[in-house]
Parts: sequence; structure tokens; C-alpha cells
Amino acid sequence: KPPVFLRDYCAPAWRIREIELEIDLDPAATLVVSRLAVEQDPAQADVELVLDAEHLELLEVSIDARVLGADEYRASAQTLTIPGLRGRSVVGTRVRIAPEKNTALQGLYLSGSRDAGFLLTQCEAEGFRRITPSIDRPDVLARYTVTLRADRARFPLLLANGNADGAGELDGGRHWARFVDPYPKPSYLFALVAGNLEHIEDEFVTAEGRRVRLVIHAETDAIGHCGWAMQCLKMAMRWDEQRFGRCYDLDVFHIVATHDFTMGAMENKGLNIFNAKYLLADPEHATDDDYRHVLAVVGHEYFHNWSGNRVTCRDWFQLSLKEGLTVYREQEFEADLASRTLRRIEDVRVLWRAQFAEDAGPLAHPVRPDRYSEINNFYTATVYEKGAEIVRMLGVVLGAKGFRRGLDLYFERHDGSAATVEDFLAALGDANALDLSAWLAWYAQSGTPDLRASGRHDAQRRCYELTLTQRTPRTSGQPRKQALPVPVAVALLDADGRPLRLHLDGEPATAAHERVLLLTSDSATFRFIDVARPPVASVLRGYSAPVRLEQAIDAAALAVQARHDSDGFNRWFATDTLARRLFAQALASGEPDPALLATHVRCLDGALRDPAVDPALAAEMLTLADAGSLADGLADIDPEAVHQARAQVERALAIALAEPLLARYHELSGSDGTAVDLAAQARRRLRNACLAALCRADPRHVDLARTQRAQACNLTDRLAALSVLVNARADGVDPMLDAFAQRYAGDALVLDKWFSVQATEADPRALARVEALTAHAAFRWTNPNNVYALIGAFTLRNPRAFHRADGAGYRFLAQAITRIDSVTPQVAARLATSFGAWRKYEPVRRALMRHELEGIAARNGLSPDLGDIVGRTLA
Ligand code: HT7
Ligand code: ZN
Repeated sequence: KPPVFLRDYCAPAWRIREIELEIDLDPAATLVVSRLAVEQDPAQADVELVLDAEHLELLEVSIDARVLGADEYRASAQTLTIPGLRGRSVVGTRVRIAPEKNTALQGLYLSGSRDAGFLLTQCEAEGFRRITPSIDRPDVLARYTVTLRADRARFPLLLANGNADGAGELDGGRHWARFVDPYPKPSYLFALVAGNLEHIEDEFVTAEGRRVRLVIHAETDAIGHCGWAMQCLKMAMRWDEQRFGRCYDLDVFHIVATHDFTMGAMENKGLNIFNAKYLLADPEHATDDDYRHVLAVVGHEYFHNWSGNRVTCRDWFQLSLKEGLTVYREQEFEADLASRTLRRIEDVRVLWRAQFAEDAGPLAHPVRPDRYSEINNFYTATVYEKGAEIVRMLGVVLGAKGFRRGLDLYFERHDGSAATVEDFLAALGDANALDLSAWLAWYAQSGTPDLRASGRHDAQRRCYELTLTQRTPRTSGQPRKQALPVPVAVALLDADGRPLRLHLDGEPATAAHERVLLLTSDSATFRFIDVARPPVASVLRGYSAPVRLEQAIDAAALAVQARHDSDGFNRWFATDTLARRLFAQALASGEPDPALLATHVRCLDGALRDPAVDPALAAEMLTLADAGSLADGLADIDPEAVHQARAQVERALAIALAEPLLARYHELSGSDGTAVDLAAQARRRLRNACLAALCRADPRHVDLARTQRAQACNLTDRLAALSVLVNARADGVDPMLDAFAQRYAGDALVLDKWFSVQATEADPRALARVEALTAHAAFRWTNPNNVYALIGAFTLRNPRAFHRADGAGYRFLAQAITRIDSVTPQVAARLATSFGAWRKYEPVRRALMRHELEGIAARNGLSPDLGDIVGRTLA
């Protein structure tokens, strides 16, 4: 596909005011009749009407009810052009599509079997053009009236966006239902569902007094697991009213669960469609992580109703306008409802692992890319997670009230229309009488800034000077970088960790203990006065900017932070920094420095024994960064050496902490059963972190895992024990794996976890197991969840086995990618990003990865999705 450039954006020459669809549903042959009320921009009177149309069998075209002859329009594989049209008209089309043949999972497709499955749509980003010819771009917003017809026995449930507007019977056992969506929307938010699904239902009364019917639909075996999602939905609706003043705006809100979905979920107006993985949860079939993910994703999709649907994106370059903002809103939702510190730690881990890696490799791109060939490949960690970080920084700089004022103005100004990043910054700025245009650089510049913080205390002058310096390394396609506005939240702690009052030189004294310093140039020094003794600088509190922080700080000061910092995130950050230093020593010299090790052990020991420390935070402190994140910034990576150094640090810590780990493990045992409240989850998290550490320290502790596996009454504990046993290659682990598979036979989501546990065994022999599992009855190459659970987990979460020195892991992945590409190109393209960092590896592995990439690139019939990723990776 030729690239599209942001600089070439033109407002649409034609708009669509109304779309009427009549769809006769059938898995083998669905008939779609559409009437588009089109209107030409008088300023572009010479531009032909070109409709997007792909994978459609075109049967008829009409203008104002007159059927056109074949010479009155032009159809290509991608478009339908109607020359000579001027002003306003109603363009009619009749097309046929075959949902059951649609394995790409874009457009209208079949979930499940031909006889019992159901029909559904996925239109973001460009799937609507696979259903009917239209102007399939986000800045063309239309009102939709949709009539669905289908066999009543086979498809008793018919759904489309908006409010129901009539239903009835038809001849031959068929029935119909009509839906009207009063809100103009872009085509990517169109959705329909037809099938035989069960539902649960509830009601929500909005702050504006609207009674909203809430309905969750799922297959019979899953409907009993939808209760948590319903609770989450109601919490999300209330939270968005209270925190951001946003109310729901239709009489009904539907959610539908499917097992066949390429991503997490989709925010179609009033008819969200969810990957079952992010909707279903009950104690026997879901882990604590699943519960949290359901909360986050239900919240995320619901919040899109304003940030995405009511105000949408002008073009796909602005994708982060809705995704970055909505991820931020989702993060804040969980932070307010659960633990702010924990959510922040998890988000930062993801940012470091996925986004920093992306930003440092050949697929680096700005949060607002300036070009794309295949938009599906830009649903990335950069657009989502780094985009959310930009919004967060703006929140830090404007303060809670200022940010809310700005967001209110943004929604008010752009309601019902398609906006840009500039519009967003202008609204936030105007509401606060500020010029925020400098922040555009964060959207335009790729790469992760390095931030150096160094302090100097002057005892005589009783002052402390903090110097902040930023530099963004060059990235592919962007050799020169500019200084960015970087908000750095700072506190100064005394030797016991108590925060000092901050008094910046030249400013009036205040009672504040924390300050946000805004670095706007390459370097700046901030002088705090009335500082009697050398303080411990707690920098970048709450991780106030997405930068690589390099601090001139010694281990003793980090230990003060780890023990006492009033910012929970920085307590964890200090332990993470200590652990990374130990890892660096182990990698460079074969073993960590004993003094540093002792310091870190004291910190962790304190966290383990202190009942005031949230057990979940203690668990996070015990959990070393993964190998990929530890290797961040290294050149010529040898994954085996990274694995050994990491394992050495883990083992040394576990041996030194064996006594408190064991005591805490027993103290936390057996008390929580099937409870899923946050406190119970936190205790399980720490207990399972203790278990994993103990088994690393001494193989005799594997018996604890055996007992836990046998006695567990929830999936979290059962899986954690199984994972430890698999990693320890414990005697009898294969029958245990078989027993697990039997217990959960038929439960696709749990079996996906079973695949992942085996795929992530940190041993080169895991590859053989993964290869064998592709032949398992529960594994289908056509199912994205299966593919990600087995192959994705192997390549992303098992670096030791994936990067086997003989290249077998790479060969396996390349074969899997080519096989999947012919079925679900989006999934193949996503898997191929596992080769993204190939240039960072030592020469042998680098050559092996390159060889596989070139092999894929040379194949005929590559999808545009895969071709784009492989092409950019090799460039
Ligand atoms: N906005 C949704 C994106 C999405 C998607 C994109 C491409 C292909 C398939 C897709 N399914 C969902 C998800 C979200 O961020 O809320
Ligand atoms: Zn989203």
C-alpha cells in the first residue's frame, strides 16, 4: 500500500448526512442495501464521489432511486466511483458479502461455528468498507438507521447501534429489527450483532435522570460469568459523571462477548463488542489479573463514549487523541477505585517494556505519526501508552481543576465533530489562559528522552541546587531532536524520609512539600533555599514524565526512598533502581556487589515485615523487571547472559530473604479463599511472589507449590503454583498439567492461560513444548487469543527460549507468522513486531533474525499489514 501523509490531509469533498442500511443476514451470503444521503462541498465541486469498497460483490448502484448502467460508475478492488455527480443525492448500493469466509475479523464475520455461531462486525479502523460502499473515514459523520433481517430460530437476537425502533415477523421464519442512532458517528463506530445469545440486564439512572437499560450478551456457557463486568460498567458510568461530568446519552447500552477478536474490545456507539477475555470473570475461571483487566477494559470502552465517540478524530493520524486520552481516563478510573500506586507501577512497567522498546527500534514513530501505510499497525504502545503519558503530564501541569476545565471546554467545543491534537491543546490552553503549543512536540517527536538529575548541597548557603538535563537520542527517520516540556515532580526528604518544606529561590515561601518543576530547555538548575542538610531528592514522583531517568544518587539515598518515600511510586522506583544496579553488576562482572545486595535486601526485608506496607506493593518490590526491560539500552544483547545475570540477582535476593519470605508465605496462607476484594487480591499477590522467590532459593520449597496447587480454591493460586512447578521442572509436573487441562476442558480462556504457563517456562526446551501444543485440540491458528496465549507469550515473555542461539525460536516464529498471515493478517503483523529489536542483539542472533525477516519479506502474497511491519523493521 502506498503511504498516506498527515501533511496531505484535505477536508472531505463529499459528506454523508444520513445512512440507511437494510441487511439480510446469512453467514454464507449476506445482502446489504444502503442509501447514503451525500452532499458535496461546494468549494470542491470538481471532485468526483469516490466510495471506499473492499471485498464486496457489487450488485447494483443507484442515484436517487434510478438504477445506474454499468457505464455510469467505476468499480475497482478498493473503490466505487460515481463520476458526474454534483450537489446532493441519495446514492444506493446493493452488495453481497460472505461473513463465514471472513477470517480477517474485519467487517462482518462469524464468531464460532457455522451452525451455532453468531454474526458480528469490527469496523475500526477500515472495516466498514468491507460491509458496504461508503466514505470510510472518521471525519465523515452520519446518522444511521439500520434494519436487520434474519432467520428467527438461528438469529433470535438482532442488535445495531442506537435505540430500538421497531421489530416484527417476516415470512419464512424470518424476523426484522430496526435501530436508530440519533448521534452522528463515523463509520468505524458502526456495529451489528446477530445470533442466539443469552443476556443479563440491569439499569442505571444517569445524573441527568435518564434511565438506561444495561445489557450484556454472551454465549450460554459464559453468561454466568458476566456479573463482574456489569458491576464494572455501573462503576464506570458513575465515575465518569463524578470525575469528568460526562453522562451516558442513549436509552440502552449493550455489550457483547466474543472469542474471535483481534484486540481487547471495541467502543461502537451503544454496542460495545468485547473479546471474552476482557469481559468474563468468576473465581473458578478467572485470575485476579483478569478481574482487574475487566474493570479497566469495561471502563476504557465506556469512557470512549465521550473521548472518541461524541468527539472523534479528524483522521487516523490523530488516533492518540481518543486512545491516549481514554487510556489516561481508564488509568485514573482504576487509580481512584483501587490503588493509585499499584496502577501506576503496572502502567510504567508496560511503558518501559513495550513503548520504550518500540521507541528505540525501527518501528519508532511519533505519538501522532506523520505517515502510515497500514493504519492497523499503528494501534501501538506509543499511540496508546505514551499518548496517555502526554495527557497525564498536561494533567500534572494544569492541576486537577485546570485539567477538568480544559477537558470540559474540549468536549463542549467539539461535541458531534472530528477533532485534532491541536484542538485538544487549544481547549486545555484556552480554559487555563495558557499557550500549550509547545506540547505539540511531544506528539511529533519520537524517541524516549533521557533525563539526568543531579543535586548539589551548599551547607554554607543552606541551599540545594537540582540540575535537570534532557536529551532525546536520534530515532529512525528523526535524526534531530528538540527540547520538550518535561514536568518533574520533586520532594526533598530528610535522612528519615520526612519531606521538607520547599522554598524555591525567588518565590514566596509556601507550605508545599512537593513541587512540579517544568524543564523547557535542554538543561536548567533549580535552587531550593533554607535547606540545612543534604537532602535525599525524590525526583519524578509518580513518574511525572515518560523519560529514562538517570539519577546521581547513591544506594543509601535510594534506601531512604525505598523505606520512607511518601510517594508510593517512588518507593517502588527506588527498589527497582537498586535491583537494576545489581543486575548491571552481575552482567558485567559475574556477580552483584555484596554491599549493594545487603542494602537492597534490607529494603525488601523492611517491606516484607512492615504490616503498614500494602502487600501488593511489597509484591511489586520483590518482582524484578523482566529481561527485556533490564536489557533496555544495551547493545549486542546476549539473551542467555541477560537471563543468567537476572536469575543470579533473583536467587541471591531470595536466599538472603528466605526467612521473612517463608514467614510471610505462611502468614498469608489459606485466608482468602474465593474472595476477590482488593485486599484479598493483594495478599494473594504477595503470597505468590513469596512462593516463586522461595522456590528459586531452595528446590525443597517446591513442595509448598505442590500443596498450594492441590489445595487452591481459586484460579490465581492454582496457576501461580503450576507456573512455579513448570519452571522448576518438578517431578510429576506433566500429569499435573494434564489434570489442569482436563479440569478446564472446553474453557477456552482458562486453557489459554495453560498454554501461556507452558510457553513461558524460562528454558530453551520450552520451544519443543510450544510446537507440540500447536497441535492440541484446544489450539486454533485462526483464533487470535490462542495465538497470543501460546506463540505471543513465547516470543514476548520467554526471551531465553525465543532467542535460542541455534535460531530455532526465530524459525518457529517466522513459520507461524506466514501461516497466520493468510488467515488473520493483523495478528501476523503484531507477532512480527517480536523481531523489532533485531539490531540490538549480538551478531549471530542478529543475522539469524534478519535471515527470517528477509525470508518473510521475499514471500509472495504477503498481506499489506505484514509487509508494512517487515519492511519497516528491515529498513
Ligand atoms: N478502539 C479500539 C480499537 C480496535 C481495533 C483496531 C483495529 C483492529 C481491530 C480493533 N478492535 C478494536 C479498541 C480500543 O482502544 O478501545
Ligand atoms: Zn481505546
